[in-house]
Amino acid sequence: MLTQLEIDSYNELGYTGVQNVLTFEEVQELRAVTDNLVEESRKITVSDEVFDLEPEHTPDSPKVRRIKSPISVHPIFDQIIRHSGILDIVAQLIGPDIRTNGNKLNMKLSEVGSAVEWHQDWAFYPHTNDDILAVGVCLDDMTKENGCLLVVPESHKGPILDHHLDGYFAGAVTDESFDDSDAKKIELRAGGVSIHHVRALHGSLPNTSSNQRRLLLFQYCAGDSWPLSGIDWDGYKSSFLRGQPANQPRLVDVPVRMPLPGSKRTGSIYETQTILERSTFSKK
Ligand SMILES: O=C(O)CCC(=O)C(=O)O
Repeated sequence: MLTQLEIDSYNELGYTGVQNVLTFEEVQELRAVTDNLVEESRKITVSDEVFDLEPEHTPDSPKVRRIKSPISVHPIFDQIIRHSGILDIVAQLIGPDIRTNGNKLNMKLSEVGSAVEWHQDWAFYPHTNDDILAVGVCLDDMTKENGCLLVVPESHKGPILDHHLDGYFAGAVTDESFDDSDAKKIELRAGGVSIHHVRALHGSLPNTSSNQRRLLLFQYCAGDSWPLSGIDWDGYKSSFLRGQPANQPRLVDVPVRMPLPGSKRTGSIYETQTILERSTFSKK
């Protein structure tokens, strides 16, 4: 559980990091299952519905960039998205009724792991209110060297920056005036979790180290936060992890830019962001 100070800090800054949420044994099990999945990826040469591959991937030398929906692929991931240690923390930040609107495992392999360009998750999935956050479960120690998550403090209270290029959604900040000089690192040991608000500006640099950085990301929404597009009752109902669905979305005055017209490149955030003409990172 978070202390009141930690809750206040999250509300003020829009992010936090918590050590030792998962046990060593839980992390070991997640790693073993992930290793087996990477072995499976030897059977494919192009990204599919399960794997997003790094450009360097070959069957002899598998290089997975992301497992797209791990909870659909192995029950251990479904257990961890419902982990009471995680959900108890999430409930402190967005309330007792919790549903999920996505999950992914970003691999960030040693030497080749791709950057995730600066973006706000809210630009991808605006809702009726912004009691939404992402929890990143560290399968490895997450450090500056292996491409830890970076967040701009207090950006969750600001505007939604432009994420469009040539009129189409580009999945990354394209606002020329964006400056990342205030960004802060979230560094954690394996078993720790990062938490960032859905409107917080965040991204991560490529992994140039010899240590991989696998981050299992779970998106959690308050039960009364409804997406502004693409929802049906069965999908909404089945997304609940705690509490009961209710047909009364809570409407809050929040800034919104719809991710429309849609991206010219789909598949994953990495694919979408390949449309960019230059990196969104200032030299660090
Ligand atoms: O893996 C990371 O460092 C960032 C993940 C992220 O923001 C995303 O996949 O949307």
